[in-house]
Amino acid sequence: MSKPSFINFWQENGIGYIELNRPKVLNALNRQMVSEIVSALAEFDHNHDIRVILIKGSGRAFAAGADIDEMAHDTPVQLELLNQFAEWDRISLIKKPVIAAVHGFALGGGFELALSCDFIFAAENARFGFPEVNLGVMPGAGGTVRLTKAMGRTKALEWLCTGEQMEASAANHYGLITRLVPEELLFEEAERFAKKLAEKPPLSLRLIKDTVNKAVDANVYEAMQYERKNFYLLFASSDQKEGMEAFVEKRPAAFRGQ
Ligand code: CO8
Repeated sequence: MSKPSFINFWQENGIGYIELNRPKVLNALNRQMVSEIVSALAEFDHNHDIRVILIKGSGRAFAAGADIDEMAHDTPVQLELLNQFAEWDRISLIKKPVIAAVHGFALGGGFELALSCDFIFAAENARFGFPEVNLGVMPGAGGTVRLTKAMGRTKALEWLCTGEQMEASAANHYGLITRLVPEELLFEEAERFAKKLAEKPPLSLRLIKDTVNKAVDANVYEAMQYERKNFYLLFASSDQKEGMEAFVEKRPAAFRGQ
């Protein structure tokens, strides 16, 4: 018998959609679900017809964290042997732009999933946080790292140590999200943004993402050398020729991702 699927995924107009689909438990991320999300991301990343990926929740949440029932009795040795984060790490290797459309709770692993995306569109009712401290643990899928890099040590420590939920307006204030939108417009606005990106030359988006990620960790000199190489590389693409010719000829460019 085939296992139940915990996500829906489909493609439309150059956008690959992933919908988290365990609404009864606020889309708590069990291991199979993480595996399905990562597989869908990888499939979309290799599909030439898809230019942008959009992840959303269902029911009243984006995702309220890892599935607590599933991990409650884990031992360190089981966790080491399971090596579940090897799968999780593949999210950072996705080359195409990934947008998270977040409504309701984005807690623990759910917040980590959103922070692993490139753009976060958040509804006004979105609530972000790392409540792991209240369970006697701490984030394990990049939460301490990504939050610290995004908002700085002092504020990250406060949110991580209190486990409190951050309102969407606060997340916006700290620069954690791309756009704060009314709840009823969340999907529409995230999709509008996805469509805008889908019209851009895919190789430029790919190398911009790659270069910005490099800039987060490397020193200025190293990051600028890296930027330069990627800038040169784009001159090998037919989209560079098309983009510049179209400008000169005063017509819209038709980018093909080559
Ligand atoms: N795991 C399992 N079940 C959950 C989870 C979860 N994380 N969150 C909610 N649920 C279930 C509830 O048990 C409940 O089930 P049932 O109806 O069978 O009782 C159902 O979802 C609805 O939840 P509530 O009735 O509690 O709804 P409320 O609106 O009262 O409260 C909250 C919503 C505040 C979100 C509350 O459900 C809550 O506190 N949930 C847990 C949040 C949390 O602690 N998250 C962190 C989990 S640990 C973690 O994420 C570690 C990450 C490590 C890496 C993971 C990579 C994937």
